[in-house]
Amino acid sequence: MTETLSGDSALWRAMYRAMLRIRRFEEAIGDCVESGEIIGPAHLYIGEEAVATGVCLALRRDDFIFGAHRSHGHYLAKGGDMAALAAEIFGKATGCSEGRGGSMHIIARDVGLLGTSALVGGGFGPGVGTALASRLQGRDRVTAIFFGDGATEEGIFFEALNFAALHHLPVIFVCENNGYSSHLRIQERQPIDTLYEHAAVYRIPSIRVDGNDVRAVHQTGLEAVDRARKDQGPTFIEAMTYRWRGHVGPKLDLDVGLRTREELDSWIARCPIENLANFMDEVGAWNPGERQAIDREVAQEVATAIGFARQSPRPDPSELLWHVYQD
Ligand SMILES: Cc1ncc(C[n+]2csc(CCOP(=O)(O)OP(=O)(O)O)c2C)c(N)n1
Ligand SMILES: [Mg+2]
Repeated sequence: MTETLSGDSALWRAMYRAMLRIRRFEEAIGDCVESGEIIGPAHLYIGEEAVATGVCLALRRDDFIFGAHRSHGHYLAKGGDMAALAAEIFGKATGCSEGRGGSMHIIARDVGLLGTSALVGGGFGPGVGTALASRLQGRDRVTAIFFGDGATEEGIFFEALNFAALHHLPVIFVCENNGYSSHLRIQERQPIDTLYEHAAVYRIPSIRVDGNDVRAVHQTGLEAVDRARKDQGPTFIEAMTYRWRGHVGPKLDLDVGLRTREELDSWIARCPIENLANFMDEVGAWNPGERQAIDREVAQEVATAIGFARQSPRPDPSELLWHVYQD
């Protein structure tokens, strides 16, 4: 029992740290957008941290993931370098995409993040493609594709489900249902709002999970990875969650006639980080002062990353056409 608890404690601490890294990083990025230091768009993941964290901690380093326009969290949860992400969002040459991609086009090949896309649904094709590649190469690498509820309205979503099911590909579809696609609620866009049901017609096992409960997401992720690793085919996870900030940028968007303070507050009360921390308090999973120490370390890491981004040079204009065509 003690052994299990200490084993789990290490996992919970890792989850806490991973979610806090995303939260504090994005708060800092939001401040830099507010002050005008960052000029490109930044779609913030604050409030949804448990989804990327729960799934990515179930994956191996060499497994693949794909994200979309709101993917700082996936990059960090998979183990991507924070300073290189900050520099990318600042448009600096030291960024993970050499300053050419910005917030929406990030990559961390060393940890299996093969790309994020500003195209809604952009991860489906390459995601299913890497799963097919793993199969053809006889490797046991799994691919997880993260996408929003809005992406289930793209044609390629159904093509990807069909192809993955037909070939029993080692892929996990992770739908982050935050109830909104840009400024439209799901009820205004789809006849059903139980998105996991889309998978049923393809006979893909699917499950809806509380996306603010990192332990529940993680457990679901482990089961999906296990299936994929054993060559038992794809899984569809619908994680119910909510973004605290507006669609893009740091503002709350409470003044655009879309959502209410009450709705936002009801989700803030279910903060994924506080949820986990409260649980850890209850079961006595921290050593004395441990939470504060993690908080300090994360704050320091974020400050260092932002400092690195600020000090880094912009790409040289003479290199503008690099990477456009293959040499
Ligand atoms: C193919 C395509 N259509 C429309 C857009 C404009 N757009 C950008 S983000 C977005 C909303 C996507 O919503 P969702 O997939 O639920 O992700 P969320 O923003 O909620 O995380 C839209 C419609 C786009 N980028 N690409
Ligand atoms: Mg959405």
